[in-house]
Amino acid sequence: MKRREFLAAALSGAAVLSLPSPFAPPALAVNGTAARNLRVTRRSIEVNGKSASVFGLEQPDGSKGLRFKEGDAFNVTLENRTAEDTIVHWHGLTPPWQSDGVAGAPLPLLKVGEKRSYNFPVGRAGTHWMHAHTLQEQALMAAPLIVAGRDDDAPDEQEVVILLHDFSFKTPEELLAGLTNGPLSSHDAVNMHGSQHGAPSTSAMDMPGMPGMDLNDIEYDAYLANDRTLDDPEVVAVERGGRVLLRIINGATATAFTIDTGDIRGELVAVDGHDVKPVKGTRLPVSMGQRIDIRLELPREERAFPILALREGAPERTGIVLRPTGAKVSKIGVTGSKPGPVLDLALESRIEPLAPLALRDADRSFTMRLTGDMTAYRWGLATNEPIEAVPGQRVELTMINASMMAHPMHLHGHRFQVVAIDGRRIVGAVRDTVLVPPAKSMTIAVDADNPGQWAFHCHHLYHMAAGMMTTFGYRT
Ligand SMILES: [Cu+2]
Repeated sequence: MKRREFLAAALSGAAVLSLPSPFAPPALAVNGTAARNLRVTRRSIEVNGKSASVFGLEQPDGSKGLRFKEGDAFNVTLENRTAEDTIVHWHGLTPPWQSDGVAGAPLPLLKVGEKRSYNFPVGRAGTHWMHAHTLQEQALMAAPLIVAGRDDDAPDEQEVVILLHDFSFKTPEELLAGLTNGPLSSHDAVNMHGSQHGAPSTSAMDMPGMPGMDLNDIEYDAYLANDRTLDDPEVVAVERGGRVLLRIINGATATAFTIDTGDIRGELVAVDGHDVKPVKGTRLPVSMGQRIDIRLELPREERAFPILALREGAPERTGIVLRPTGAKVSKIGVTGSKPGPVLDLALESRIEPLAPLALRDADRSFTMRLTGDMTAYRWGLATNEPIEAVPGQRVELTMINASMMAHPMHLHGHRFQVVAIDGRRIVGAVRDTVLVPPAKSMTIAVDADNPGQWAFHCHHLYHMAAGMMTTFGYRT
């Protein structure tokens, strides 16, 4: 019996629920991968010339997040070294349910000073990440979680990981309160157009083809790439004419970006850690929770290559700079001259996965309406019946966005495939997070292969906090 089959058998059915709590690591020797310590910490960074206290997810040597090789075990002890209870979700991995990081599903928050151990197969190679499944995500409790493939780490290709974030000097609680019950501005339009009360609107009302769509709920103080703004960006030394693999993670809580590779045409080679037939482009969208891998062949020129992330529907931007030896790095403003593109499904409808799910008919089909009331700041997911499957079933789920904002929908513990857009069947991307724009319908197929009561939610932190979350459950 293969390792994976053994683990699946051991964890099928009610066995998951009968594990003792607090959780003891499963007595399954996954393999010999050495145990690693990961600490939730408090740290200081400088943003806009001011010091900010944020969270960190760091190994004892200070490296951020975790990096594995395909075939490794996720053999990790997580320690909460902060003064607050918390919980961390391994976004993109498909662990057994008790190792997922959502409070009460099934384990409670990790208390101050507490340690929790994990040991399961890390799974397929891909660009993943980890983040708090609480409002603490806003305070930068997020880090890369990379699973390198057997062919990665080629000597002729340099890996560059970029973690994007939106940053505010306000606490997440203050930001949420500002959205749900802050003082109302004089005109309804402020609410209808989705800007935070009192902040300038970034509605797409004035953009052609996007009537009444809402883009950004919050005006942030900064947009970060690897904790830094373009005032003082990370400058990565690269080889002139070299090959670079960008692993880009949108860890922002409420901001979608378009990656701008300037005049170098990149090749999109993976989405959410799943390989795709390469798509060439210089502007590639990435919504909250999603990841994109872009392969670049740098020209043999002695100049710097900025890799920018353009805020959706607004001129703010962030990014890093790739710098061959000797190249001069010029200053790039934190605000561009034009708003970043509004994310749509043009790319999504073209993506072809290298490893699609097996072709088969759905055993169960569900319909879910994504609803929103901007004025009350209430968000919801309404299904015709509870989403439930029996292990081994193929489930299809059609999400219909009846609200005025786009929602990046994330299913825990599984990968899924986009199989229809507005009812038109496609062999679309394999992912864990898919953007559902307003008035669009997206159908995903999921194989029910990982029993549990899994979180299924919008990856806009404040939409989730305001109700946009449900469960993908299993019946035994
Ligand atoms: Cu949402």
